[in-house]
Amino acid sequence: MERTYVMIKPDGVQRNLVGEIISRFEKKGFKIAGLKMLQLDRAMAEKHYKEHIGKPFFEALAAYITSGPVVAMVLEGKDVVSTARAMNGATNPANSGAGTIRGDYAIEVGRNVIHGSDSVESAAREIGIYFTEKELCEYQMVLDRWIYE
Ligand code: IDP
Ligand code: MG
Repeated sequence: MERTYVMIKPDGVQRNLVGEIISRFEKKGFKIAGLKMLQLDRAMAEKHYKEHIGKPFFEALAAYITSGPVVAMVLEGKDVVSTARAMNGATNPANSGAGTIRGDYAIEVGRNVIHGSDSVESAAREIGIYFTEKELCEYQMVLDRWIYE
């Protein structure tokens, strides 16, 4: 099964959206394989967003992502990388459809509430930044046969 890295950003935590957001992924049928709360420091922000270092918005992004605790999670399921991205919505909430997390809960790109890995390779890299193998749980869910054919 595929895994992705999803992170509720500091604004999502401050705005009491943690339960709501996790609930969306649970109800979809994805399995939570890892879950924790932490606050990123500058070094972690640079590691996570290394592709964006040097871009005009990077300093604002680093300040934003280190500004408070985040909720980090690993989700597991069929095509979970692309499906979680679709559930998150477009990077700029102005372009995110209603029914997506960013479309429903955010207005500006610099406060867009949630992160999701953009590819299977990115997911593996990002999961490795936040979780050790021991922190990821493998378990059966009784509902699996009602979610997968
Ligand atoms: P993504 O989160 O949808 O993958 P990326 O392009 O990888 O989008 O950008 C990472 C994060 O950087 C975005 O989620 C957003 O918080 C922030 N960001 C991206 N572009 C801008 C911008 O033009 N202005 C301010 N912040 C931005
Ligand atoms: Mg990205």
